[in-house]
Amino acid sequence: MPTDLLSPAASVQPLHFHATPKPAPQDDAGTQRWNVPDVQALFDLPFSELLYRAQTVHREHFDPTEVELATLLSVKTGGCPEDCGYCPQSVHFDTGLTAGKLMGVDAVREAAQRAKQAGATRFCMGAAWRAPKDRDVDAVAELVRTVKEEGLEACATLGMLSDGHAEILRDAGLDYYNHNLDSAPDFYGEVITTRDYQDRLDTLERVRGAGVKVCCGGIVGMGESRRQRAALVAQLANLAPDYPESVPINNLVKVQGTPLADQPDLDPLEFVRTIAVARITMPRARVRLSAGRQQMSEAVQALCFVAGANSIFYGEKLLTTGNPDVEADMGLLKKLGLQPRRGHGG
Ligand code: SAM
Ligand code: DTB
Ligand code: SF4
Repeated sequence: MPTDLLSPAASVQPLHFHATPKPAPQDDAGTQRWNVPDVQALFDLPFSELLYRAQTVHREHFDPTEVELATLLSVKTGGCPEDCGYCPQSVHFDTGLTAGKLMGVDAVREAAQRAKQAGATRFCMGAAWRAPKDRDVDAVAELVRTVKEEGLEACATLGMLSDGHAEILRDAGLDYYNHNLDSAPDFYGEVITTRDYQDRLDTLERVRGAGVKVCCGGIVGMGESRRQRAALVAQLANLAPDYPESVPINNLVKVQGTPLADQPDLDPLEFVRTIAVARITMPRARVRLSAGRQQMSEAVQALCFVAGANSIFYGEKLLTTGNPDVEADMGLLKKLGLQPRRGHGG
């Protein structure tokens, strides 16, 4: 049941124990609409009030002790023609990365087996393409089949899709397609010039149209303002016909050689606030505490779980940069009394 905890209009009022439930405003498509000032008002709440609200919403939809473990694999690394200012894989920046070819089925099967053995339930394959060609999509479809045979949920992030691509991936068993909006529309041009916001929205529409679940989030800590963080969350929460099933919130990983290498750190509590606001505005989504955990203290990660994060990238590597090792993560979950989400018997 929606309560006024979920209502954009009521979002800035102090919460009282006797708060009366009332339905959240909906548009014609049945989706909640969030305007930027209302989302920013959530960011502006006293920290404990914001976390209380986020945790309350979280408990209405999820077991608060459960965290999904998703393992990433870069199946095609580097040499990307795009100029995303955060990304070590762009050909525009010298980050010392060696570009590779698309991985084969055997290597992907081995990585999927290792991930499953270590406790992951979701396996996400990333490729440094601007947009895959038809033959790339066919080859990745084969990799998706391989991952599914190992009993894992399959996710892929391959760049912009053309007509028909999402259907091929769906038919191979793809569960989620990851394509991030990355930032607010009015900050996007500061970071990326080689494709625009609408290109990203078009790909998301193709994914939805094929019936593949949407994984879409962004990066914070790129020099954007709080209002721009609120505008990113509003974009995600307002995606039609519904907000994404899965929302990765990345903290910028600063890579030498990229234009954002010397970006000042975002205040960690502002990162926690971003997670909380994503949880409140997208109550049923898996909110993933994504890139940047290696640089984050355990205490900040713990706050992110309290704020409603219920998924992490698991395994010692993200795509090209580091991630906490498996033992450290298992230790953290145990310390916090959190359990990995269990698979579906596959
Ligand atoms: N090339 C495809 C694309 O851009 O859609 C897929 C791979 S791309 C590496 C996937 C996502 O990784 C990006 O949209 C961005 O959100 C995230 N990412 C890349 N570099 C990052 C960094 N240095 N720090 C945080 N997130 C990053
Ligand atoms: C997402 O939002 N974050 C992941 C995944 N989707 C593909 C990627 C993070 C990449 C961090 C930099 C790197 O390791 O290259
Ligand atoms: Fe290429 Fe994706 Fe990196 Fe942008 S984020 S440079 S599209 S690999």
